[in-house]
Amino acid sequence: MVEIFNPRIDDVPGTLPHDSRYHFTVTYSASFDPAEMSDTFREFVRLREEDILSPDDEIAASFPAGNTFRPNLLPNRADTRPGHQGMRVVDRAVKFALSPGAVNTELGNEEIYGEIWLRSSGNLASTGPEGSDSGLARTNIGEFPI
Ligand SMILES: [Ca+2]
Ligand SMILES: [Ca+2]
Repeated sequence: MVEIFNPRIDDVPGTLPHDSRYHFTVTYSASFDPAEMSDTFREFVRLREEDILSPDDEIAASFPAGNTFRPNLLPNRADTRPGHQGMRVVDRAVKFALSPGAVNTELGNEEIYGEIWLRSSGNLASTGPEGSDSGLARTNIGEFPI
């Protein structure tokens, strides 16, 4: 069963010259069983903002971002972690470019993190993380001065 590891959100927010949007990149690695390599997977990635006193905000995520891919059609490598012999790893990155209004949810810094999950082609009855093939993975919380 596919496993997500090393989920990260970049901690450099940034606006680019002539582009007032904030750019975020969520990266992760996914380790697949050999039998899963030729299946088609849908990846789901959404950004959230951590709040102490209320439920964490969904950031511009009425529907999660992400793409559809077949692991064996992407660059992949052996999983060299102990206990993962035979599994293959694909490295993924999902980028967001969001307006200041979408990401500035409070005074002061924004504590933004990513949530990631994968569903195989035969498991798309729902788009939520519950019942997904990978389960829900969370990145670190980035501290963004927005
Ligand atoms: Ca917050
Ligand atoms: Ca703010």
